Amino acid sequence: MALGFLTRLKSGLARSTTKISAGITDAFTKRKLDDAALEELEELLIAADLGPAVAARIIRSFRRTRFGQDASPAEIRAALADEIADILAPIAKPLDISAKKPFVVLMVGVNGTGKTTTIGKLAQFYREQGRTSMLVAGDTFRAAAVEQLQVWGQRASVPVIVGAANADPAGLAFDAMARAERDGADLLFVDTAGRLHNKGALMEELRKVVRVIKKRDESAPHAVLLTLDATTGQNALAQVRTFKEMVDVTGLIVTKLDGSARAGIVVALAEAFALPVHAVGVGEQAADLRAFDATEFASALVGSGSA
Ligand SMILES: Nc1nc2c(ncn2[C@@H]2O[C@H](COP(=O)(O)OP(=O)(O)OP(=O)(O)O)[C@@H](O)[C@H]2O)c(=O)[nH]1
Ligand SMILES: [Mg+2]
Repeated sequence: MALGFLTRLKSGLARSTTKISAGITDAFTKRKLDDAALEELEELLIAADLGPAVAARIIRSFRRTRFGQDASPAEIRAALADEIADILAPIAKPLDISAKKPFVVLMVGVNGTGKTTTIGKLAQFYREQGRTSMLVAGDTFRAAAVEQLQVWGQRASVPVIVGAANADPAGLAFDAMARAERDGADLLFVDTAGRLHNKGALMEELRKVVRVIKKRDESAPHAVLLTLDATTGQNALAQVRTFKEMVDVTGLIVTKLDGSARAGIVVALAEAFALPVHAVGVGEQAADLRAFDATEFASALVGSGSA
């Protein structure tokens, strides 16, 4: 599985990798790490979505340790991978579900970022670990959203709690909590709508869901996971800020890392928020949700040989 993930991640990140890797090759063939070279590297990192703060930090470190030295592109890539892995290591944390049973996960995020898909993948993952899940179709507004979650529920053989059309998602989540407790489910995943164009209404809806869940279990939701689509690049930063205003986001899932040319955003997110990245999405299938490994990701991102 580790090997499969790495292969998948590498091919998925190919477009991001090419950007950085080719840039380094162009800039650093037979060249000393002087001011001009460092400036070029800094621009390259910013263009690859790592953000100005991370770029400045890496350049400071390079200046301290390598200034004036001859460096081959391969050496630069390896050093860069080390720097990035150091930034990512503190946020690469699997979700710890030991706090409570049922462990209640509220899934939030902008439309199309992968909330429903990620819940399906997680349900499947935990099933393989011998854990039972229950899913709540909290996006009661869209029939297609409910059906999509039901398909994932069938695939993972887990029950999906569905309300009437336009039912109150908070009430539905409350009933689902009771059922999950009664049935002894290990996990309860609450899917939500991501209609950000009406930010006030969404905020009210999400806050109400949290309030009502707390009536059954003061410690719940035990995780509030925000899905971010890696292809949106810098906009992911704004999405984190927006959702943090609405609910107490506890962790991130970065989706669509397959085929995104903007995977560097994960590094910018680590620097800006220090929120754990519990898993990453590298495809549309159930098995395409993987643990986030800082070293592997960093190597794949810059195209450095060892991983
Ligand atoms: N390639 C790829 N596609 C993904 C990934 N995760 C989700 N998708 C696809 O992205 C699309 C949107 O995913 P959803 O799970 O429906 O997103 P959502 O956040 O629930 O969207 P709304 O319910 O509209 O708010 C679907 O076509 C998914 O198959 C991923 O990691 N990689
Ligand atoms: Mg959805």
